[in-house]
Amino acid sequence: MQDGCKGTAIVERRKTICHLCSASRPIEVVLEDGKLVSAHTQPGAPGEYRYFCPKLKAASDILYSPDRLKSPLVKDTHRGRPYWREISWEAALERMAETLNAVRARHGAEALCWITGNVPDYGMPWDYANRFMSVFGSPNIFGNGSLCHAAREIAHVFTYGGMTAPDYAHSRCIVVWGKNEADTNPAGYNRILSARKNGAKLIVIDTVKTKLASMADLWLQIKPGGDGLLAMAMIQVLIDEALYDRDFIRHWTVGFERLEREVAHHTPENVAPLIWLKPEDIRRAARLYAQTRPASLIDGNGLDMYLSVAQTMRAICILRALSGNLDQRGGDLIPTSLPVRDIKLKDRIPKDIQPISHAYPFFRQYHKARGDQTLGCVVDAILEEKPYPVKALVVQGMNPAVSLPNANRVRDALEKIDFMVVIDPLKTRTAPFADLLLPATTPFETTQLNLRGMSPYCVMLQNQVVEWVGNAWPDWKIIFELAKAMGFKEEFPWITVEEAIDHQLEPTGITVNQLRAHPEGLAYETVRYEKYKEEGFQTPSGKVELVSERYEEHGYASLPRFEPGAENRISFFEMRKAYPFIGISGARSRCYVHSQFRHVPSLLHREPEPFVDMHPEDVEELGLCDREKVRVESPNGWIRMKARIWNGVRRGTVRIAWGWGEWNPEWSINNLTDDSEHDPVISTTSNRSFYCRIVRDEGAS
Ligand SMILES: Nc1nc2c(c(=O)[nH]1)N[C@H]1C(S)=C(S)[C@@H](COP(=O)(O)OP(=O)(O)OC[C@H]3O[C@@H](n4cnc5c(=O)[nH]c(N)nc54)[C@H](O)[C@@H]3O)O[C@H]1N2
Ligand SMILES: Nc1nc2c(c(=O)[nH]1)N[C@H]1C(S)=C(S)[C@@H](COP(=O)(O)OP(=O)(O)OC[C@H]3O[C@@H](n4cnc5c(=O)[nH]c(N)nc54)[C@H](O)[C@@H]3O)O[C@H]1N2
Ligand SMILES: [Mo]
Repeated sequence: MQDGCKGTAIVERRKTICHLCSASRPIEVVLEDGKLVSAHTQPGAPGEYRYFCPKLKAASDILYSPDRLKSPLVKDTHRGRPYWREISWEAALERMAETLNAVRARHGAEALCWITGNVPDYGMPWDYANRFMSVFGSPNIFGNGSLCHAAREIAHVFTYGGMTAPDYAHSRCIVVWGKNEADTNPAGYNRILSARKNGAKLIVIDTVKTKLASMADLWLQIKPGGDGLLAMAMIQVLIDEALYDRDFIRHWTVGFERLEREVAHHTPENVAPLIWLKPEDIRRAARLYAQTRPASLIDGNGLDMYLSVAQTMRAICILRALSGNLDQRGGDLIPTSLPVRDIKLKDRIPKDIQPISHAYPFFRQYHKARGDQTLGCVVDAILEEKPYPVKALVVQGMNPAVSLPNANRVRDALEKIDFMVVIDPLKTRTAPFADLLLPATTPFETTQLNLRGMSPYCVMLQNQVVEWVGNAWPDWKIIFELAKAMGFKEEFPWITVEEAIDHQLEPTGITVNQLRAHPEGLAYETVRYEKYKEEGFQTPSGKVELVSERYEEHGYASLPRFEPGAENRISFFEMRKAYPFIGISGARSRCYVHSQFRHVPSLLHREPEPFVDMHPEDVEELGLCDREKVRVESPNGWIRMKARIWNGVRRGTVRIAWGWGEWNPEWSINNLTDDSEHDPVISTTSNRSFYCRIVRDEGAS
């Protein structure tokens, strides 16, 4: 809407949601003569206040960065040296279509693999890419969920039918487990602060002293990867002290007796020393959680990227069920998903083609909308050519050279690919491996449906609020036009994204126009508590599956089991002597999202460099000083950063800033991480934690 004039400039305000991070908050942007000059958060749910986001403040710098790719680029060589040459979209897509056809003719459609990362994954571009791959005939399209929320979501789904959302506003007790909301989800952080003001108790389970940990009633500073055992010990206390919800357990769960037997030996006394806690603290946490109802429990990415995340999460989900808070006001709600049309056309993929993720079948079953997220096996499949060679790779909105574990091995894999296309607004560290770079727009230039908005019961539209910069195209258009170049016109009949979204939304009765009229989001369901009393839980038994037959059918333990010695298995375990520290990947910054935005001077100015956070006594013992340059080494590689004294980490652990590898490869934490082992259920690697040693950086000036 036109707002007025500033000097001679026409000023307008437009509403959309911010997609710079996964919080997906409603925002308003201010335009002058069509150019975005500023962006501001909009009021959110009741009890939330506005907050400052440095990334949003830098919106116009991000959008109009001189580093943006403005045209498709193809790699050519001149006297044996590679260089990028601008080409038209038509030529780029023609070349891509020709090459993909040739790959399919020679090696089969399955030789094409498509991976999507953090940004497109939140919305519908994921569906369009899936549809494209189905029509092409390849099952090998993967989101990055095995490193992220999907690993946790699987356990929620298999235990009680859907991922929970905390009803903080009505909670009397909040458990924050492996989540640093202050830096990663300011809106959630806000809601926790409001609940605290209303008297809610707070329990934080985190390896480091986060902002929430420092204000908690109880902070359990757990050993990295010890959470599954902690959950089992808390379950043991609930059962032993009869603190669980008996009525709920009797009517709404299966497998309680077996669970009771399984946890019997997980007493706090047995478990506590294994996970660096005191037995009495485990008891206190279990009692406070079970006796202060209603209570909500949020699990975060701090639980992901461990080798036993799938079973750890099962244990946490079981604990949540035992507490009786499932789908209760003030507890853990289980929202239903919006019944959009599934357009992925998976039945077009020939049944006899095994995906490269065949060893991890859960991802193809657990959620209709999510699809396969088994990113953890892609590098292996490329390098080992098992079950067959991958010849071509499309990387959409992802920076695998930085974000996948064991960066050296990732580089080997990317180098091995015959034909690689990267779809990204920027020339990232992944770009040099590509043959073709396709310039994507940023979220401000892109309309897409957002199913994971501010409220779990609400659907929102991300609106294009400015013209496409240079010759960049939004993801949807790139895929639609590529499909046309491949001759898939019938399956991609849409000219605009609005037509496609309306097609997807049709079963819901909601339209793009309605969503545009409600920029704050459209509720598709009113909050209903205890839905299970009418509908049962969305599991085969209709109840909460404390024992999971579906896990058992696939050869996984039906109750979470953590073998002694293996429960906290972190890669390089046997090399402990040479690598005495446990490195924790963490410290997400409010200025950045993963590998993104360090190229923006206003953000880099706020936070110019990363640190290795070390306990003061470790710093002293190694004879180091605060802010001295150190090398952190693991068997897989090294990084150099400044050490920073912080008593928020425990002795023997160091927290290393995440995401800086894009700005400087010597700061890439994934030089250190390992990918030789995977969680057997979901393929995740151990990006979160690794053994390492710290030495003074002799080469430092
Ligand atoms: N500003 C910003 N916001 C973001 C992102 C970003 O990069 N920057 N990324 C977005 C994405 S994709 C995601 S997935 C989310 C992630 O956001 P969160 O879910 O908050 O996850 P993290 O910040 O990675 O880590 C959460 C906490 O887990 C702790 N932790 C580490 N290991 C363990 C452990 O073994 N046990 C326990 N109990 N805790 C542990 C860490 O110390 C950290 O405090 O944030 C999203 N929001
Ligand atoms: N060691 C370690 N490894 C980790 C993590 C960790 O904490 N530690 N975190 C993990 C987690 S939770 C996640 S989610 C992953 C994230 O890993 P990635 O998915 O690789 O995340 P980003 O670095 O944010 O890369 C996103 C890319 O998308 C581009 N982009 C931005 N907007 C758009 C758009 O609209 N369209 C397209 N096509 N591209 C766009 C950006 O320029 C950027 O290059 O990393 C995981 N890896
Ligand atoms: Mo993530």
